[in-house]
Amino acid sequence: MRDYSSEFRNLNYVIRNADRFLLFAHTRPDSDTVGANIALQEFIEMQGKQADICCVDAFPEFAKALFPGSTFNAPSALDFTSYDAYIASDSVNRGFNTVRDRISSEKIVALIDHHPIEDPEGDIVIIDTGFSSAAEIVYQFIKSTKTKLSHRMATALLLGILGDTGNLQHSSTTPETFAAAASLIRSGAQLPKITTSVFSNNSISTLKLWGRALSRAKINPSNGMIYSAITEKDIIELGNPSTEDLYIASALLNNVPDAKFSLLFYQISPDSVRGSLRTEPHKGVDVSNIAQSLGGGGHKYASGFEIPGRIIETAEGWEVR
Ligand SMILES: [Mn+2]
Repeated sequence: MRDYSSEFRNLNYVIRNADRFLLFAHTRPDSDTVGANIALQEFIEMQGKQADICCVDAFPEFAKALFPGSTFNAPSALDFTSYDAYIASDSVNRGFNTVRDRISSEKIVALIDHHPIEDPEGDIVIIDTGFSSAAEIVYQFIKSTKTKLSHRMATALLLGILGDTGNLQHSSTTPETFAAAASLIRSGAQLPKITTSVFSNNSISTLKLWGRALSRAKINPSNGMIYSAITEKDIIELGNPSTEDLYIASALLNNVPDAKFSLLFYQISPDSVRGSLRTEPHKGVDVSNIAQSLGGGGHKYASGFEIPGRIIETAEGWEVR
């Protein structure tokens, strides 16, 4: 992972020198965008400044017990010109970029994300897929300022990390992620309360998606591949599930004891199919080789590809034609 001390210094400078901040959480807010934004908001408020959080959706039900009184502001309810600086955390493409045209180019924009973004436009850009979550980046930022974390900030950041790593189980979890989680618990993060709310964040449609993927799974005993498919019909019926939910479905398939790696196909458009591959270090498979041979990419334990065609159910399982 790159060294972000210069970006962190710049962000801290902006926070110390401006007065009003508008923070951005992404659409259909998850634990990570909630956690990263709540922690940043408190960090800014600690210095006597104002920070509002903007989100297309309301403050999510699952996080209300952890952060009583917290609210999100709808973009239509805000005067964007009244802010000095804007900070978007997590899935910048799904949140901030939808309101980007309302921001004057003279204002400072900071982008914090762990999803890849092509040509990000911002004055301070901290975008790195090596981090497990946006919350982990915000943790590193706050740590760099030597500020003592409040219990609420620690809870918010641990919520984000645990939410995006499936409680430190996904392949995105690094030794640094564990160190961050340990330090957050030491700072008073409320672990049992967090794990309860992370689980209760799964909507019925998410559970149904996982159910469909798991119930259709087939295993190929010759190579240890477990595979399943989510068709266009499923995607419509489940209300266009998030990519994260689809990734988690692939990771869940990979938990089956005999599986060496998992492959989940999903129909992303009428003539295009995405494949999501997952494995774990002890299984001795490099799924990035498979993804690359199909024109995709990724890393050893998590990769993906896109191929033209439609998912068809056959007597043997699933096929893309
Ligand atoms: Mn995230």
